[in-house]
Amino acid sequence: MNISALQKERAKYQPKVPKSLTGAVKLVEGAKTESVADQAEIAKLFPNTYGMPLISFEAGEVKKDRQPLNVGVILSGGQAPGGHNVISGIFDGIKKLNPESKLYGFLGGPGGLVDHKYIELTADIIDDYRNTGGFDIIGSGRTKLEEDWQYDKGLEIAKDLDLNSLVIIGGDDSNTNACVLAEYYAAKGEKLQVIGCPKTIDGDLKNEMIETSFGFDTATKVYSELIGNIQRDANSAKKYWHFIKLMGRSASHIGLECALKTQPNITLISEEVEEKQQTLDEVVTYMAEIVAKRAENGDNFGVALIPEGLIEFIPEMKILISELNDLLAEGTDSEKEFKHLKKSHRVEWVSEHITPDSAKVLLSLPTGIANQLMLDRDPHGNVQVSLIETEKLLGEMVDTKLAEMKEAGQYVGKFGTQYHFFGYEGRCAAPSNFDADYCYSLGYTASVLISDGLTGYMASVRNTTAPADDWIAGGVPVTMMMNMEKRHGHMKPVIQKALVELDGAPYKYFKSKRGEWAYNTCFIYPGPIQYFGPTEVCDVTTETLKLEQAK
Ligand code: FBP
Repeated sequence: MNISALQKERAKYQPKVPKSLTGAVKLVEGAKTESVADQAEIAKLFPNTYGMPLISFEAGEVKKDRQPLNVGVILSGGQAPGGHNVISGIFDGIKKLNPESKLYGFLGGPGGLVDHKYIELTADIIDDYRNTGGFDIIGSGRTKLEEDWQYDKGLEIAKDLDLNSLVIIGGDDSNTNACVLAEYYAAKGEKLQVIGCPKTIDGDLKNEMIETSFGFDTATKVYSELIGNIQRDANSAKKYWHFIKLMGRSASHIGLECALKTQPNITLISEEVEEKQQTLDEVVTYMAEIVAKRAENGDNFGVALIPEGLIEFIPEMKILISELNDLLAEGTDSEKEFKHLKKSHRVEWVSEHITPDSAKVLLSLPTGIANQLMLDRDPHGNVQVSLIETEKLLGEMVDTKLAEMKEAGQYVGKFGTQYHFFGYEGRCAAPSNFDADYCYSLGYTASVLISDGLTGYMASVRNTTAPADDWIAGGVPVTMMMNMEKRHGHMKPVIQKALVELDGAPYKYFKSKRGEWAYNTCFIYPGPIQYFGPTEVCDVTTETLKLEQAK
């Protein structure tokens, strides 16, 4: 393989792991668990995997003659830096147990399990991918595992390969599916175990036992480098406002973390917009007032961060999106009719089939945005927020608002805009030391859980602001993270998505500072991820975790 000089050096990096994983490991059962809400319903739906204890690891005795383990691994959903290290952690873990153990990778995501497409991951393959970004070792996909025939197809291949376990590396939806799968196989008395690993750059799979999802650290470092570079450009030329949309789906964790790292002039937090029930006009007015106030000091430049999910949190847009979801739900007559319409007739047709209030909102949007709102949903039924150009919508609306303010004598200045969307450029970056270490530890942890016959657990590594030596590895029953939510019109057990908490330390700190950052120029320029050098530059994790874990 032709590889870069950095990749060559990085291949030699030995991820740091918690002390408990360095020798033989003994599993210790902790307290029995309950789901975060709706205990009776979840217990009924998961009779075999509900209420299991927390698991922690301690140094144990080396057990001789361990049977080889056969494990299948799946990468599910969007890429996140560090996935390859989860896989190398599992590989090293099961090989250490018994060199005859085998690891299989299902190709192209959960679909690979159903379609029986896989490869054996040998030492040569694994070595080529250690400490690299991407999911290209086996590919990823968004096929949703939700039907019995899919579970049965999975079982078929698991039996052919004599698998002990499947490891599903995914976000909240994929780990919900992992839990359903674990329950299904347990109920049938099958030996096939299912273990989950918390992945997503969005940072929204976290709770008491899962401090962060992997990839969030690296992705936010990449975006913050780019934001810092743009801030320096803005402060040098002093002629543009940069509107930057940041990936992250519904939650604003990415935007908040990047704001804490770079101190831009404006950062919108979707969860706050929802709590205050702000209208689109109120959001635009808030932004325009900051632009105008900076202009009073002669600062006709600035940087605004916009979370990609914002649009879904603005009450009138939320109602509109939900009506569109119903109208355009897959397989419905209305969806079929809609698909046959000419593109130029769609907005008008839709506006006649939704409530008058929503029609008014739809028709008030620039046509491009209105069309983006009507695009296909993802397999989980979510609007594909990455495809909606919210940054342009806001930029154009702020421009219009400033023109009105100018007329009224409330604004004197120039407003030139540049638009950016940072998402894909961070999802496959070479993992930071934190993600390289964290992911390898998660994978190794998964191998230990498998070796003890557990199923329905997620690998957990905590105490992550301490040096890796002191990290606490173990397992958490997935049912512990579940509650009942309405999905596609039905109540379903799902892992609770973690949005930004408005009474949490990261948001509170941001709120206490944002006024100062808005009007003064307090930019921070974090620079690129450093892989070699002093630990305080190379190994530190996110501001979010630091603030959350501050004693
Ligand atoms: P996951 O939740 O699967 O980790 O995906 C994260 C994400 O990067 C979101 O931030 C983004 O909205 C979405 O994937 C984009 O999806 P796609 O890769 O299909 O364009």
